[in-house]
Amino acid sequence: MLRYITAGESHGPQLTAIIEGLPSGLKISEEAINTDLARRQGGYGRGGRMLIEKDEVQILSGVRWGETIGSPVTLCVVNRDWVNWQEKMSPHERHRDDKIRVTRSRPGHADLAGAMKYNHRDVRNILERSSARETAVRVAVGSVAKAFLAAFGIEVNGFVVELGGIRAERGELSFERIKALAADSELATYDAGAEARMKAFIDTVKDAGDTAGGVVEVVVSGAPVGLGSHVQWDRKLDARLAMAVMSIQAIKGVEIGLGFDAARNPGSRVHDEIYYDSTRIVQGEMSGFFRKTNNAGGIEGGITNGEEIVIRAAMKPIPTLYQPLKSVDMLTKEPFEATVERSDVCAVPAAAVVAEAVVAIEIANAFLEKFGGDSLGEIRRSYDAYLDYLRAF
Ligand code: EPS
Repeated sequence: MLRYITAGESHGPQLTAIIEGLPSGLKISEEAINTDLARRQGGYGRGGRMLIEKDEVQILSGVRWGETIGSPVTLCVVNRDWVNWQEKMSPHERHRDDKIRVTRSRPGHADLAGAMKYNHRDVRNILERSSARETAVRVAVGSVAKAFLAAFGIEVNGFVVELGGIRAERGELSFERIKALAADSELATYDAGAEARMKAFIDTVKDAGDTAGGVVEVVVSGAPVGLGSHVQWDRKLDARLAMAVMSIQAIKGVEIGLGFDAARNPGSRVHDEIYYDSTRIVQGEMSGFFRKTNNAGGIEGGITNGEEIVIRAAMKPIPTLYQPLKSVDMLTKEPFEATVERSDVCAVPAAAVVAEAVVAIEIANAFLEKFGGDSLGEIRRSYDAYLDYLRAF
């Protein structure tokens, strides 16, 4: 089983992740991970912090001469902003300074609920960890998961499909084409017309001191039939994906395939009819069974059905606004209007990269559960035998 935890505060020295359960023999490099870190930092609508940070990963354990050796892999991303926060975020008692306490909770953040839960009178003790800065190291973990999946022909791609109510239309574009277009887009989207309107929307909300949310979509291609299971609630792959995606900061909704629209249509228009064509196998497909539609988003009964896995997430507008929002001081109980000096206006393109990462981690986990072994070679033998079995089914 693949598992990981992260540690680190937004303005602390670094973010760290430990990944356990990776097989030996997987090629991973800091350069490849850094490409994803750079993607997460980009995007139209980011704020001043991204001018300070230039995220780069350090691999601190579990990899020797470019390959995993089977032991836990430690990844670290240093916070460049730390130099400005060394005393304010110091672990040492001697640096305590009650004058810099933050007692004004911002609406929409974890601030007040977290402070009440953990008995803090300084909201900084909450906001430093609840910050989406943590996603930098999760993207690094996801990059490793993607490298693992790529070794078995599985690809995971995230896109922005809606922003401020403006939808990207895919039209007749092939999957390769939408990938290429999104890679060149400042909003990680593939519809140039929609992108221009989305940017104009971001400009408008920025001028108004406001923020923008949106919808991201992750597509997994090349996954075989049979990942996840119907037999137990916590083995259903859609449930696990939903948890992983919902765990991303600022995500308020997750749907798979048709999602909420499935509830608005009759069954005859929702369920994907099943076909069989033996020539597909000769053409290199994993199975002769297929569907002409994919309203299920590639998962039926918690099990992958061989179609693309499609999962979407709704990101709320960033709650840190230049426009004041009403709140109450934690200590004095006086009302005040929450404002900010530095904020992103929109981080939806970053969320597409983060969603891609967390989905890749869950798919890699499900893949290892089914075909698990201690080395990449052992997993490959098991997978190849399964593919032979599937083609004969
Ligand atoms: C964040 C607030 C901002 C963002 C940050 C997430 O940071 P700061 O308070 O330092 O200006 O830039 O995102 C990142 C640092 C990042 O790497 O994505 C928050 O409150 O969640």
